[in-house]
Amino acid sequence: MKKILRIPVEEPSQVGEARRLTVPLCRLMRFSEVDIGRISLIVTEAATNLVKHAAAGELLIRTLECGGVLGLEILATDRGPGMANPARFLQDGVSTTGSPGTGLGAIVRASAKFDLFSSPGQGTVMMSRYWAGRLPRDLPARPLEIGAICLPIPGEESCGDGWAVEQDRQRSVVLACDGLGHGLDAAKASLEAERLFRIHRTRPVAEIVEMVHAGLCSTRGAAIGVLEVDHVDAVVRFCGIGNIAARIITASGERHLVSHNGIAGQEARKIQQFTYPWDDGGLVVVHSDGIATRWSLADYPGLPRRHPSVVAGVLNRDFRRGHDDSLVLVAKSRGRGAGNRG
Ligand SMILES: [Mn+2]
Repeated sequence: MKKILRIPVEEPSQVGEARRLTVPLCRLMRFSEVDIGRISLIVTEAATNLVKHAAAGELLIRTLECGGVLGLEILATDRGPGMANPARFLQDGVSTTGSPGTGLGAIVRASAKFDLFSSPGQGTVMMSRYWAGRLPRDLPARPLEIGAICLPIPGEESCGDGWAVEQDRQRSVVLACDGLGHGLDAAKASLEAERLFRIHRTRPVAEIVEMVHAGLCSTRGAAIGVLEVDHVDAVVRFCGIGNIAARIITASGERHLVSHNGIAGQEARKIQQFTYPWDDGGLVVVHSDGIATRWSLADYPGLPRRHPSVVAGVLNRDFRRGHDDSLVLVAKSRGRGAGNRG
């Protein structure tokens, strides 16, 4: 089950509203009352912080799954004044005295994972991850950590953009797709692309794209991109049909990956995979045309070091066009010794 809630929070009445909207999602996932209580606390504190800044504040709450355990990711984004020294807020937050006025301490204590990016004039993106249960000791290898925000056009329930990730020790493979138009039929094309991707995930990327292209003929079609990080050969391979943007960001700069025109399921004159060097410190960003392409991480010093969900949160906040479904997916290597968890 992959679900996401987008909740605007710009005035005090929306704090309670955010909590009321989150609880049914928790119940759907069969969380215990204890878990629901802790998640409500995170949502309430995060929403309260947004109201204080009251500039384009938004909560994005999405479902997580890891080794059979379900969880939620709570992202709070705003374009408020930001913090000159976020590390100091966090230190206050985790101290035993708490941090009156920010509520961050309470969120940190209730979270399995917490991260934050804030800069003066740009605003803040905060991430909290919560697991309703203990993650298993022996998780399968997942070399990349993933953050993804996939949202329907305002007013639509179903989302025509979609994504999927499959990983083992040798390779991580990512699918991003954008079903033509929006609404139910776009979502159907996207879900079918995800299904085909999972079936053919062990093939080379160009073959995966060919299989998805062939299989989508009964749908209205989609733009698709399949990206592989080969952890053995340290390369990225990418193959796309239509408008899925992909970039590799390393210390030496940003590199745009190439895809050919066409519509998967309808017309693809050329299906070709391209190979690029990869190093463990890198970041990949893949997005649909629901996100403008004019972004550069160079405008956000320090952001590439944050959790990929925080990076996705910043790009979604600042570059979502809002008149289309949107997907932005960010992937980066889990640091050595950072483990495989959550
Ligand atoms: Mn689109």
